[in-house]
Amino acid sequence: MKANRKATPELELTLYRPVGLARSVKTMADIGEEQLKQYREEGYILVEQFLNEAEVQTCKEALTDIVFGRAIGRVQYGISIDQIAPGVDRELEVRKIHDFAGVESRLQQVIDHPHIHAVLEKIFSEKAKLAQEMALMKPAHGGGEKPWHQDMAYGALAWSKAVCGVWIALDDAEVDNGCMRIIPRSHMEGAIPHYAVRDWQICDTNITANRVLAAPVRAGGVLIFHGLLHHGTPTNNSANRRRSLQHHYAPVSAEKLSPQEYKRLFTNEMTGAEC
Ligand SMILES: O=C(O)CCC(=O)C(=O)O
Repeated sequence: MKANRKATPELELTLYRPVGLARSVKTMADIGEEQLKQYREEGYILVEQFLNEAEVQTCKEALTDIVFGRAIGRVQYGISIDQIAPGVDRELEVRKIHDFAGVESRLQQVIDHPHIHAVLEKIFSEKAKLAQEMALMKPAHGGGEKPWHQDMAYGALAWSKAVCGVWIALDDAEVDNGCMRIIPRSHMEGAIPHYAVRDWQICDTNITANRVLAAPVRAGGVLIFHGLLHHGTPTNNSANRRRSLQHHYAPVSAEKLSPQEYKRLFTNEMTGAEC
């Protein structure tokens, strides 16, 4: 599915240069009716402080332990593991860590965090179940782009009711080290076709650059966002790595979409529209 092409720096500038910053609240306790309305209308809630420093540190240690085989989880590298030069910290070559739910208790605590579940229950009007869990590592000096997409266009997240993404920064996530970019209100436009270009993504020409906001947060901050919100992250060309946890939840009554329904919603099979 992956075409394995890189965007040029010029294209990345066009796609990810924000015209403003996402609105935020300080803590989870500040999420009230206004923020829930913002979620419904704009597709996101950004919270500056969710995990404290010690909790962030614990998550980072858990991820390091998975990379070095001291804890359970699956690791995906940005390059083939035998290409990692001797003496290089192999964690710095990791792109993604996944499948740690139910087996890594330190990360499970974050997945089960009562403050997250309280917000999810308000968003869904019912309890939430975990749909997918991963950590996205975005190394310094070239940690790859994640092109614009809707999370529900990915099989594990294609459910009959909208899923919600919970993206937790484990390092300060800034505009220049690959913090999240979002297009507020884009979830209102519904499901759109995705194409295998540099990844499974929205066609670059469908991104309206003048609607792009950046969502920078310090380590411990969290972005809670709708599964149809258009979002993506640019290459990290800075000297600072940017790790994050990305957990997705579905309403407990949601069911997986049938393959036919998935195709109708997220591919061009029915319309033939080209990218
Ligand atoms: O953390 C990132 O760089 C991208 C995360 C994201 O968009 C996703 O996994 O859906």
